[in-house]
Order: sequence, then structure tokens, then C-alpha cells
Amino acid sequence: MKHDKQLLLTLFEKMYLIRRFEQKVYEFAEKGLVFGSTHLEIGEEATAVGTIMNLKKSDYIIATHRGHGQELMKGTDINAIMAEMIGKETGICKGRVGSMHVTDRSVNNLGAQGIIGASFPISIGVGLAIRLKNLGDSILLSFCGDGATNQGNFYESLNMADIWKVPVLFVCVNNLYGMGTHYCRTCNIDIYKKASFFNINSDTADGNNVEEVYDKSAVLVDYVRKKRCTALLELKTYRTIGHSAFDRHPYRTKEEIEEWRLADPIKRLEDKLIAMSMQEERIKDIKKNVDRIIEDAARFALESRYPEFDASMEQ
Ligand SMILES: Cc1ncc(C[n+]2csc(CCOP(=O)(O)OP(=O)(O)O)c2C)c(N)n1
Ligand SMILES: [Mg+2]
Repeated sequence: MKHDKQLLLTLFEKMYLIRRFEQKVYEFAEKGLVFGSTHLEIGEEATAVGTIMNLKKSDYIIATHRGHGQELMKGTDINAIMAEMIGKETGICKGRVGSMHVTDRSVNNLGAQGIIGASFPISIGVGLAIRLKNLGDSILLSFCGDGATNQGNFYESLNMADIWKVPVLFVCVNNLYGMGTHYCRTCNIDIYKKASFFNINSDTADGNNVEEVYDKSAVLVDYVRKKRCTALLELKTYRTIGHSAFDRHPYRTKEEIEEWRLADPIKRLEDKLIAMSMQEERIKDIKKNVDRIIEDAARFALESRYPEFDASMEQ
């Protein structure tokens, strides 16, 4: 589908914001400021942006352990997420959860699980609650990774989804790897085809092409919203960074990473915008503005206080 220039610039701005956010978190992690593990989604930004752009405020998301972009896209204040990354009192969860479990009920972000696959049955429960509580035309967009779809509860949950007709769109961010193991070593079946065992509508898209992600997720979001049933979208992408901030990824070659860097979703859209309508100046302004937002958020986080030890058990 042909998109207008303003939409393309917005998609670009949001992907660039996530990229710069992740680079700042990486910097913090290298300085030892991030407690616990942090999983970055550099290279995968189009998956969060293209899908969540199609949601309403009243829709819900369940993020993954690699979910900073998903959480930012759902509308949580960037300063509050940045402060959460380094455990500060001003963080969205008061510095108690750090990178992996950012939750914000005010924007219907129900958080992420550290246990891979745990989000599937939870998503069915949320979908059932949306239906039983008559929450209008709301839906849940539930993210997962490729590795997670090899867990047994993925299949149990798809079965229940089909039986109970829950308004859930599962979005599988297929970045080819579960930690250091390539997907093709763990399963011979395309992920989007797994839904067909249960008569669940599914599709797949180039997860590094934000316009394609946007278009294909729009169709499935609309389908789930109107039909009040479940669907699955597989997005093929790649993380050009290690599994976690300290993974130096010895299990893949430099050539493989380089090949995917050439398909970088942000660079791709930037090149298209420039070729299309000579938007260099506009792009420069967007980058400058985003860089400032990130620096302000980082300063806010660094200058914020750590929680008092005595308060750490408060609800
Ligand atoms: C049940 C369980 N097994 C193992 C782990 C360790 N673990 C953390 S992330 C991860 C890989 C998940 O791969 P995938 O679902 O593809 O998501 P990605 O990390 O690629 O985004 C694993 C095995 C875990 N957290 N939970
Ligand atoms: Mg993966």
C-alpha cells in the first residue's frame, strides 16, 4: 500500500527513538548501571513500531523480555522508562523491576514475563477477561519470540484461544535465534503455519520493512477486533546486537550480522524517504530532536535518586 509522507516520517521517528533509547541503555549497561539482565532490540525496531501504530489507547499489550520498544510505543513516558532501566525511584515501576518487567497499567501495558512462554496462557486469560468484562472492542496484542513458540504451552494456549475465541493478536518477533541457537536447529515448521493446526488466521511479514509490518498488522488487528477471535503474525527480523548486553555472540558470523545490517529497518526507510522526496532536512531535524529527548531522559534518570532500602517492600 502507498503511504503518505507524514506517516512515513512518523514511523521513521519512532524507530529512531527506540534505536537511540537502546543505545543509551547499552551505554548504561557497560558502565554497570543496569542491575540484572537487559535485552536490546537493535535491528528489530520495525516490529514494535509497525504493529503498535495500529492499536488504540484502550487496547492492551503484553511485551517480551526484549520489550523496551514495545513499552515506549504503548505510550509510557520516556523519562520514566529510562529511570527504570537503572533502578531509580522515578522509574515507571519505582525502580523495582528494571529492564525486563516494565509494566504500566495507565497505558494498558500489562508487562513482560522472564519465563519464556509464560505469556501465552496469561494472554488467553487477558483475552477471556476482555470478552467477559465486555471491554468494548479492545484487543490484546501479545508479543513473543521465535524460541518461545517451541514451548508446549504455546500449543495449549492456541488450542484454548480457538475454543474460547479470545480477541488476541499474537505477534512473533522471529529474530532467528533463541539465545545462541538458530531457529532452524529447533523446528522445521514456519512459525506462522503453526497457527493453522488450530484454524487460527495467520500471516508473515518482512519484519525489517516497517511499511509491510504496518499494513499486515493493520489487517490482523482489524480482523481480531471485528471477529473477536485470535490471530498470529510472524515478523522475520534479526537482532544485530547480542542476546543480552554482555553477549558477544560467538555463535554467528560477522558476515551474517553484516548482511542483516544492510537490511536495517531504519536505514531502509531513511533511504526511501530521501529518494522519494528529498527529506534530508526534515530527517536531520527529527534526529536532532530525538537525540535531545534521549539525552534529557538519560540526565533525568542519572540525577534521580535510588529507592530507600526501607521502602523496597512497599506495594
Ligand atoms: C522457560 C525458560 N527457559 C529458558 C529461559 C532462558 N532464556 C531467556 S531468553 C531465551 C531465548 C528466548 O528466545 P526467543 O523466544 O526467540 O526470544 P528472543 O530472546 O530471541 O527475543 C531463553 C532460552 C527462560 N527465561 N525461560
Ligand atoms: Mg528469538
